[in-house]
Amino acid sequence: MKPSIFITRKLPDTVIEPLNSEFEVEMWDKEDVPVPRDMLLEKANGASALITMLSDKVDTELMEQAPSLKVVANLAVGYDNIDLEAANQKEVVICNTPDVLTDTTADLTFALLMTSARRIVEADRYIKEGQWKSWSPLLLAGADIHHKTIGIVGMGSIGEAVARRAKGFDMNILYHNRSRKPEAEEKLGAVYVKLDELLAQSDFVVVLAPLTEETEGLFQKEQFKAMKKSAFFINAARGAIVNEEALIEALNTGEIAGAGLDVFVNEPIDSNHPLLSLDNVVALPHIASSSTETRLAMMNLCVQNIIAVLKGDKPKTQVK
Ligand code: 8YV
Repeated sequence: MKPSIFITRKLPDTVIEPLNSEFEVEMWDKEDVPVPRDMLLEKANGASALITMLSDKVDTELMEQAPSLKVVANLAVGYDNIDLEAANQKEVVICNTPDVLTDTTADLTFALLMTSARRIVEADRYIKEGQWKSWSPLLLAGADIHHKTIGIVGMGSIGEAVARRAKGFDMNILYHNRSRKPEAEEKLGAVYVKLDELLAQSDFVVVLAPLTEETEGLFQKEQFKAMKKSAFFINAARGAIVNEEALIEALNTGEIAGAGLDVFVNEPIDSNHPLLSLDNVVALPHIASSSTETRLAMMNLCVQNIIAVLKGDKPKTQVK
């Protein structure tokens, strides 16, 4: 019997083609609806490998019901949906998709920064709604980006890629991270500072840290208060790094100027959520890595990782 693989979203046939000859592949047949939990548990039981999304919890319950599971390939660089300890105990290899998404995610993060600062969404709405009747000196005047200070919280490879873009805009670059990044300091002139200092000095606070015990709820009332009133808060990491109530208050009271958000505590966010009614918020549906090229590269990497593990080889990108 061929080892079986369960994929929790519909992926293109061309992506799964390399699996077909040696494995039994089953796929949840919907692209935009998560696989129900009970179906995931049922399919995991008997599967040798899974390709999962962030919305799939890979926890002890799942692993206990999946005695033949050898590898889980998560279609994301982040793996906060996976219990690594449980995986270690059950000797299940966990793979993610770093590197292939770095530049695409950085592009979108920087676009979010620019969109927020230059009021691009408001301006688009303004012109399409027929409000443009005359030229006026301060029409939709935004904030400058060049020569301003960007503060990057979480200087991993995506943070560094954002810093490279910021350098192209002649920005001053501050960063806060668990460890120092000598290369970013030497090549990009990035300056390591404590979080307090980063918040006080930055015109753009950009969060690109993973969601961990350390970063969960890192941004509270106090952190927004510490920011400049003219500053923008950009989050392309994880919603749960931020207390959304505190963010809403900061945006409503003018504690900060605006926010660009690709991620939310609950995804998909409810369209009636108060964050979405604010004019100084640009909101995106978690699409930072979503270019066709990159999403296909992420899917292909998941497939390669699974083939490697099931053949007894080392996968390209195993989570440490
Ligand atoms: C994923 C992400 O593509 O990689 C991550 O950690 O957040 C995105 O790039 C998305 O979450 C789909 O799982």
